[in-house]
Order: sequence, then C-alpha cells, then structure tokens
Amino acid sequence: MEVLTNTTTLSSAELMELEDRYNAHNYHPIPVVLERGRGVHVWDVEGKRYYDFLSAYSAVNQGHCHPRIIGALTEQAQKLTLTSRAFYNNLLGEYAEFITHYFDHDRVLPMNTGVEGVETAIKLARRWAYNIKGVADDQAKIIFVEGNFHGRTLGAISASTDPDSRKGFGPYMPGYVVIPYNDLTALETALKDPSVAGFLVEPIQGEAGVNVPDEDYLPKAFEMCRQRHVLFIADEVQTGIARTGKRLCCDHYGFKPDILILGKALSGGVLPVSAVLSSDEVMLTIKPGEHGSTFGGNPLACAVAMEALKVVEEEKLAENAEVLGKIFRTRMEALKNRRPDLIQLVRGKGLLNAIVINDSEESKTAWNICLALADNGLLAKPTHGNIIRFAPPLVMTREQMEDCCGIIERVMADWE
Ligand code: IF1
Repeated sequence: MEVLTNTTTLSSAELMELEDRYNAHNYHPIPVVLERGRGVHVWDVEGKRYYDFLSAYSAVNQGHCHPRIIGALTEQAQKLTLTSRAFYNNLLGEYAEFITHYFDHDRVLPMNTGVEGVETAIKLARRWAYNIKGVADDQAKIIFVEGNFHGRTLGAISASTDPDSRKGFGPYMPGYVVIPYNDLTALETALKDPSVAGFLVEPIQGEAGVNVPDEDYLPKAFEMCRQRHVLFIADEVQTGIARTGKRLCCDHYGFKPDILILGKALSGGVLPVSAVLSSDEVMLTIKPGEHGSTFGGNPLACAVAMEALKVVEEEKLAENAEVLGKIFRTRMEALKNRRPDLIQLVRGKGLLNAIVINDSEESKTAWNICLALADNGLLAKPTHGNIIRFAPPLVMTREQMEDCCGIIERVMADWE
C-alpha cells in the first residue's frame, strides 16, 4: 500500500481560506482540498483518500495521472513544448493524421479548451454557410437547444437558457435560435429557415443533469439536418472519448456528425487540449490567418493527446464504461425502489450518470448528500440544484464500482 507523504504544510481549512481571500469567487466547491490523484482515487492534504466520481467533469476518463500519459508529457516537455503555428513542429502532422483516422474525419483544427472548440465550430459553420451553402453575409443562424451548456465565453452563453450562465453578461451574440431539447417538431420548424448553418447539440446534456434524449432523437435530427443542408454539430466535449460506453456518444446512434467537438479527456486531464474535426468541404473554408490560437496544436498537446487516445483504445475504456455503467444504474435503481421518497430518477449512459433527488431545485438535499458522500470517501457534486452527477474515471474496476455503490447506498438508504 503506497504511503503518500503530504508535502503541503497548510491544512485544508487554511488553504480554503487562502483561496477565498485571494481568488475570484466564481465557484462554490465541495469543501475538500485535493493534493494527489492516481487512477480513480484522489487524496486531500490531510491524506484522506476518496473515490473521484466527477473526473474533473469527464476530463480524467483515463484516471488521474495515468503513467503513460504523464510519461508522454514529461518526455515531450524536455524537448519542445510550444512553437506557435508560425512554424511547423514535428508532431502536429503525425497527430492530425492519428486523430482524423481515429475519429474518421478528413481534417482537424486543434484548439485548447472545450469552449474554444465550440467557438471554432460556430465560425466554421457560419463560414461554410456563406461560402458553400450560399447564405447571405452576416445572416447565418445556428440552432441550439434549451438546457445547453457549451462553455463560458460570450459566444457560448449567448445560447444558454441557464440564468446563472447567462444573466448580467449581455448583449448577446445574434443569429442564435434556441428550441426545446428532444423535440423533433421544433427542430423541423426551425430548419425551414434557409439561413440556418448548423444545429449544435450535446448528444447527452451534461450540465443540465445528464439528460438522455429519446432513442430516435439524434439520428432523426441528423437526417433532418442532412435533408435541409444544415451541419449537425456534436458537442462531445463531455460525452466523448468513451465516457458514455462508446468511442463517441453519437456512435450509439449510428451516425457521424458533420462537425465533431472534443475536449477534456482528449488530454486525460493533463493540460487543455480540444479539437474540431470535420470534412475537407467544411474545414478548408477557413484560409491561412483566419483562425487559430497561440497554443493550438502545440507539440506537448499533440504528444499527450495521442497517448491519451491510445490508452482509451488499448485499455478498452469504452467497453468498461458500458459494463460498469449498467452495474451502477442497476444498483441505484434498486436504491430508488427502497427510497422513492428521496430518489426521483436514475439516468445516464455508460459512466455518465445522475440521480435526481426528490426535492425542490432550491433544496440543499443534494448538496448535503454530497457532503455526506465526501465524509464517506466518495466525491460527487450536484449539477442543477437537486441532481447529483456520478462520473468516475473509466479505469474503475468492477470491485471498486461495487464498493462505491455500497458507499452511496449506505449514505442514501437511511437519509433523513
Ligand atoms: C465550468 C459545467 C460540465 C461542456 C460541454 C463545452 C464545455 C463544457 C458539453 C466547455 C465544459 C465544464 C466547464 C466547467 C464545469 C463543467 C461543466 F458544469 F459547467 F457544465 F462538465 F457540465 N461543452 N464543462 O461540458 O469546455 O471550455 O470548460 O474546457 O465552467 O464550470 P471548457
């Protein structure tokens, strides 16, 4: 058993105070101060070990500090970390070939954060609409769905229907149409507008509380977009890279999105790496000097991302997520039947799951349950009000999953 020596001298309380004093108050974290991570576990500064059931919002699908990914990081970090795109580097071509074959697209545009991927996809769709579809300049529309979460930039929150993400940051981006989620009639109506460039959607809505649409929603939406010459843009920043039990969430529904947005676990949570993948027709509408970023496609990110994707394949993380997700939902459904007063719903796909607590949005029940879970060595956090998301690293073993279900059952079975 590895004994972890704590290097930090300050206590959790002192460190929380320090952050509270000098950091912006743009989050309200669960009161745990983490210092180490390995695999499915994290340790706080007092050395207490937890199962991580958030995975940094699905960024550490491969587990914390995966040795192969850390190895790729440290090896490349000794050679070359950043050239900018003013010059070529020896890894971007290899990475571009690797990732486009991995996800079966013609080309990749490398960025850093998930929201930069979303912004890039919106720019590509608009440019494609003007150059290929023939939409009048500055008239292109993008369709979004209610309950979306695509990031925190003004371009992303302009689509948001969540007051916490949106209010007090206006004015907002024009050319956005927001329709009800999981509603094909609403999409059909919105697609009648010939100036629509794209339909941007999360295959499963993560932040909204792991909303899984009807089985036919996504494939029919894809077909409707095709018929209307509109790009189907999949935001798989959270659902991608094996999280839902397949390489991509769209793979469950048998279609390939016209534009694919990836982030988070693309680097195994080691540094920000995102990517937009699409066809030659879409991608080549952007000419040299018309889009980019300082760190986009840097050799360190390329080395890390290739290793992170190889780990997903070679360790069969999608298959593992599929199997363990079924175990989790079966156990939680049984818990719901024991406590229908407390648990309203269990839902998810693969290892992206949520429990909806039978209480008001404003109640503190979900929060207090997460505090109790933390006391029992399992970290999770509510999304909206009364919904607790459960998303462990995909490297979890069956035995660990059974152990974690036991923790959740013990905390919730007798919850008063
Ligand atoms: C926060 C939420 C999750 C995403 C999807 C794009 C992005 C995200 C589907 C942007 C990012 C993160 C952001 C983080 C918390 C987390 C989150 F709660 F905010 F909504 F996961 F559900 N598309 N999600 O989920 O990627 O720019 O952050 O790399 O902002 O609080 P990013």
